[in-house]
Amino acid sequence: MNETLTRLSHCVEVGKINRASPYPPTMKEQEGADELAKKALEEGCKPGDILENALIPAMAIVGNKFSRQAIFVPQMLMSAKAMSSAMAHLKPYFLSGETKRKGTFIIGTVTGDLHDIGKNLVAMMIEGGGWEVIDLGVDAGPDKFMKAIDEHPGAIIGLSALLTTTMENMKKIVTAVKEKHPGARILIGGAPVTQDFCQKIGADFYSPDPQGAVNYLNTLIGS
Ligand code: B1M
Repeated sequence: MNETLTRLSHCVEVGKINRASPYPPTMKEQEGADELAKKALEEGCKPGDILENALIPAMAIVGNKFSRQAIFVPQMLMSAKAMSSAMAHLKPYFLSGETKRKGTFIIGTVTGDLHDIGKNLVAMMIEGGGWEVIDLGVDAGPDKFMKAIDEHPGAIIGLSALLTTTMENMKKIVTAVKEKHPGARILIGGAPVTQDFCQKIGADFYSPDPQGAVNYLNTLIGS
C-alpha cells in the first residue's frame, strides 16, 4: 500500500477528518482523511482500491475496538466523520457505476421512533464497509421500506429501534416485507432489541453493534 493510503487509513482509524480539525490533538494541523483521499485520487489510486485497502480496513479496526469497548461513541463518530469526508471524494465514481460496491443496504429507525444516533453509526460503518446505503431516516414505516425495496430490488434491510414501545413496530415492517419479498434479509438492532425478539418477529439477524451488522452483510455475499 502506498504512503498516502497508509496515512489515510490511519486518519480514519484515529478520527482525523481534515487539516482544520483539532482532533486528535497529536495530529493538529496535519492533513486528514479529506485531503488524503483527494491526494490518493490525484496520485492515480483507483477509488475501489482506496475503499478496499484504506477505508474498509480502518473502519473494521474501529468497529472491533468499539465492540470490545476499547473506544466509545465519540471516537467512533469522529472515525465515521473522517470516513465520510474521504467518501465524499469517492462517491462520484461509485455513483457513475465506474466502481462497484458490494450491494445495497436500506436502513431506517422504525415508526414512532426519533432516535437516530445509533442508526447513523450503523449506516456509516456499513457504508465504510463498501456498501451503498439508502437511509430512510427516522419514523420510517412499512410503506417507506416497501417503496425503497421496490426501487432497490435485492437490497438488505436494516431496522433500528430505541424504545420498548417502538420495537414492536419492527414486527409490522418485517411482516410486510416478508409477505411481498420472502427472500429479503432483515437485520435488526437497537438498545432494547434482543436475539429472542429477533426470532419472535421473524427477522433474520440481530446485531448489538455496528461491526456485527457489517460482518453479517459480508456473510451474505461470502466475503
Ligand atoms: Co431517548 N430514550 N427518548 N432521546 N434517549 C432513551 C432510549 C431511554 C433509554 C432513556 C431513559 O429513559 N433512560 C428511553 C427509552 C426507554 C425505553 O423505551 N425502554 C428514552 C425515552 C423514553 C425517550 C422519550 C420517550 C422521552 C420523552 O419524550 N418522554 C423520547 C422519544 C422520542 C421518540 O423517539 N418518539 C426520547 C427522545 C430523545 C431525544 C430526541 C432527546 C434524543 C435522541 C436524539 C437523536 O437520536 N437524534 C434521545 C437520546 C439521545 C436518548 C439516549 C440518552 C441516548 C440514545 C443514544 O443515542 N445512544 C437514551 C438513553 C441511553 O441510551 N443512555 C434514550 C447512543 C447510540 C450510539 O446507541 O442508539 O443504542 P444506540 O445504538 C447502538 C446499538 O443499539 C446498535 O449500534 C449502536 C452503536 O453501538 N444499534 C444497531 C442501533 N441500531 C442498530 C441497528 C442495527 C444494528 C445495531 O441493525 C440494523
